Amino acid sequence: MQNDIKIILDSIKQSSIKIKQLIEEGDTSKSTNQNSTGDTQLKLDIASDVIIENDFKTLDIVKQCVSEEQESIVDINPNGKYLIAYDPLDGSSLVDVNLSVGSIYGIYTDDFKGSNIIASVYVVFGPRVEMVVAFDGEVKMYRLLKGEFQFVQNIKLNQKGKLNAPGSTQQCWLPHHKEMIDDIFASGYRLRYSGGMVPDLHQILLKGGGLFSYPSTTDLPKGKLRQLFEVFPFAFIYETAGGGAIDGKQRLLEIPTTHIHDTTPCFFGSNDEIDLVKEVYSKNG
Ligand code: FBP
Repeated sequence: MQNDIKIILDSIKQSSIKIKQLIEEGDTSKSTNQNSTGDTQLKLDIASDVIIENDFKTLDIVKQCVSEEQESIVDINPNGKYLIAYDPLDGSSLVDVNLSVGSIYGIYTDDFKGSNIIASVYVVFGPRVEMVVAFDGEVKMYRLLKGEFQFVQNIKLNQKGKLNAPGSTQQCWLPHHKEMIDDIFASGYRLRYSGGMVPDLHQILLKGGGLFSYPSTTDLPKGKLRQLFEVFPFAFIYETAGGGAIDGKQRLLEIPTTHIHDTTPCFFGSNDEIDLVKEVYSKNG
């Protein structure tokens, strides 16, 4: 399997170098299309998706793909072993204001569900391009230097951190969630939230810990972030890095997926912060 993951990683590296160029030179305007969750697609979203899908299509070991930007599962090779769900350019609307964005990949076997994820990858396009890979019990970070991704470090979360990244529309927070976030700030945590899931979660991982939350809200009871290609890949990374990832009560990687574009409330963080979320949410139904 090690070799198979390397083959997939090589494809992701190749796609990422092309996407980097697209971000720097491409058309950031809106297309006339919407994706399956109703988001208006940017031309960057569609172009990034085409790059990734075409690169995966050259791999015999890939059976199917799911993309945020496509309604249905894409069949690649009936004899393939791996199923890959990806968000080609998460937070793409931030490119227009020159903030960091990223690609997210979940690699599954047998079926698209959290308990079948065996590896995950994200690539953050910021002042530097960095790729983080969770596989076989380790989280490794690579940096694009002179056209090559070079290993930089392993990533481990501390027991407790200092950063708090509270997502979603605050006026739609449920009372117990608002009280919990206020208490976290009152205990001295620093606000670190850009609206880009990839850089926001990357920062918490690299700065040793904290909490990222995108909860159930009155306007989005099932949350906003998509299970297969946003939530589960980061859940796998945070757990592999020694932290936790829950929906408020249970492990995210245990929740059922009924549709490939399902969303879920999600919390990612160091263990002390995840324990706090469990305590608050267990008391509030
Ligand atoms: P995409 O819709 O671009 O896939 O990304 C969703 C996202 O931008 C995440 O990157 C981010 O964490 C979240 O939405 C921010 O949502 P909000 O602005 O409601 O906090």
